[in-house]
Amino acid sequence: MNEKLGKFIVFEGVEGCGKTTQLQRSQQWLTESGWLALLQSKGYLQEVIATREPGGTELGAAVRQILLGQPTQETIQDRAELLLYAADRAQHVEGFLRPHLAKGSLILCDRYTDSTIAYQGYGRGLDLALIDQLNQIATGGLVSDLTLWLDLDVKTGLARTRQRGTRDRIEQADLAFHQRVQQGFTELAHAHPHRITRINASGSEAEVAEQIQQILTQRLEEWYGSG
Ligand code: T5A
Repeated sequence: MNEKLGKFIVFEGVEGCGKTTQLQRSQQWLTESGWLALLQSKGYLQEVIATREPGGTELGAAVRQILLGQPTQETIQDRAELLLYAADRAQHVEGFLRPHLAKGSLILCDRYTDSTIAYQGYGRGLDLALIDQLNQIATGGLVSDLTLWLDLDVKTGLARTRQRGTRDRIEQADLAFHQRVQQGFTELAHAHPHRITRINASGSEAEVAEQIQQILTQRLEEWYGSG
């Protein structure tokens, strides 16, 4: 499907890597730097919007509550978890991402398909070919134009989330699980060097933001020209 006018940028990484912080900073920077106004004036873009998985739609918010809200007595089985993330994504792609891309939005999305490969594939050990198939079903082939992988040592990220207080069901998984997730992101970045750009996420918020702004500037120039 080639009806896409907008662009789709995804932020990925292990727990506490700073995605959410950097996504918000990027949205603000795109507006304050004048990029958005320039691209609007040329008719390339309508808006910059932020969304996330799981939870970018009303149905997704309910799925997020099941996956990451208060744990119940019953353990969520690995394949049930996989299917819940896929259901969230299918709803998000058809109900939110495609309509916004069709009208010319620049979408900043907190997590997407690579999270499923890293967490359910590498982390939980589910079959990677099965996950690829499921991602294909859920997305109908919609891939990101750019994925920013915020690469941070797992222990540092988990320490940041601990400082915040409550930890969800996945954040509570053992260290080995999160290290396998990190391995997943590392291998994905090697396999897709153009789509996935590595960001060194170990610096201050401002240092990480600076790297991301450089990459965004390069990509916007590549996509739309330098103005
Ligand atoms: N999941 C998701 C799957 O298993 N499969 C899937 O298919 C998908 C889509 C999603 C959970 O679901 C899993 C992965 C996740 O476990 P989430 O809300 O995205 O849940 O959870 P997290 O990724 O854990 O999000 P967090 O908000 O916890 O972490 P972020 O977004 O990486 O980090 P952020 O920006 O919130 O920052 C964390 C803390 O660190 C501080 C911040 O102030 C904050 O307190 N911080 C920094 N501190 C020092 N230096 C910096 N540079 C800092 N940047 C941020």
